[in-house]
Amino acid sequence: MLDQVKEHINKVQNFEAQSKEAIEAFRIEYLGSKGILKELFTKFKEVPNDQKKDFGQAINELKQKATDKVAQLKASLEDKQEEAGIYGDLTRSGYPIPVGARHPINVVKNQIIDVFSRIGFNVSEGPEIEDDWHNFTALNLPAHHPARDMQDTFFIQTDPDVLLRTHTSSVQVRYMENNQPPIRTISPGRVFRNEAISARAHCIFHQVEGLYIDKNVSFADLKQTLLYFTKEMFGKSEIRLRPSYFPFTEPSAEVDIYWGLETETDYRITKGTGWLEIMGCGMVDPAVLQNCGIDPNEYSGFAFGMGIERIAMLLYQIGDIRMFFENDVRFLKQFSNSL
Ligand code: 2NL
Repeated sequence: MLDQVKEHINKVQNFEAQSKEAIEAFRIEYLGSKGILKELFTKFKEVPNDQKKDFGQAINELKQKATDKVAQLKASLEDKQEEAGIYGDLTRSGYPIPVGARHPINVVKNQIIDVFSRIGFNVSEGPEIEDDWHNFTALNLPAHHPARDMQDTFFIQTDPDVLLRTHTSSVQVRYMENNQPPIRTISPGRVFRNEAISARAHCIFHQVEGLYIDKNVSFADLKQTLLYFTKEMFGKSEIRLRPSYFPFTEPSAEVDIYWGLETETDYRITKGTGWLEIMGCGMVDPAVLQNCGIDPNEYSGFAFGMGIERIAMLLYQIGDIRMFFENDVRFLKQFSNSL
């Protein structure tokens, strides 16, 4: 009799089943109310006393093993069905992919592009590694100009000079070389200057430059275009142009917007004047047009340039330019609602 039980234990241990029905049949066979175990427990009474201990242990073991087997087979069948469910249904929706945020520099760059594209400007781009001609010479920056100094410009090679562009005017020089007026283009991009890094200055920053060339373009056109831009971008409707100097424009001016003096921050950023400098501009120097293959007797134009970081710092009240380059997610996450 004991041998019979041991045989059952062996059978139970080796039992395998792939279907719910087979598992249920096995359960009924061993653990059912008319099953093998019920029968064995009944027989227990007839077992001679000296064998009761061994027999009792054996049928208890059999009961435990059968119960475990049923549970184990059921669980593994469920796992398999779940897997089939996951891989079998190709119409299921995907796992959510966390969406990142646009970098604030790109948010502001896109806004600027948007404003100018509404009045017919296209977007032009060019290389970050430039030659002397496109970055300096064509733009009327003479050989002794301080911008050409090692202290201001990153040279990759000298004689002939290869350098990291210090402004995106180089893109516009290339654009003029390859296109005749009318030209309306803006050139956003990364520029490089060998500056000591601080809260206000960085050796890498971003610019948007604009160029408009056609017949009879006047300083009044420049002023009205910039007024349109400041209204759209900042919602401010008062600007002033202060005389300034750039080698590539004549006359040249700095553009201030009236920011106001409503808050303490306004006082701080405008140094108590209410006025804020946001860009530089001017009428393209005839010599620059000539250098780029455009007849200055037939055409005139204006150009302007602004730093994207500076604009973003004003719009988002960012106090330190280095934040843009650290890529700290706590900083970047704050722009996840921006366009
Ligand atoms: C500034 C001032 C400026 C220009 C950029 C330009 C480009 C060509 C010809 C003439 Cl191809 N001018 N660009 C003109 C005036 C000012 O930028 O403060 N930028 C951050």
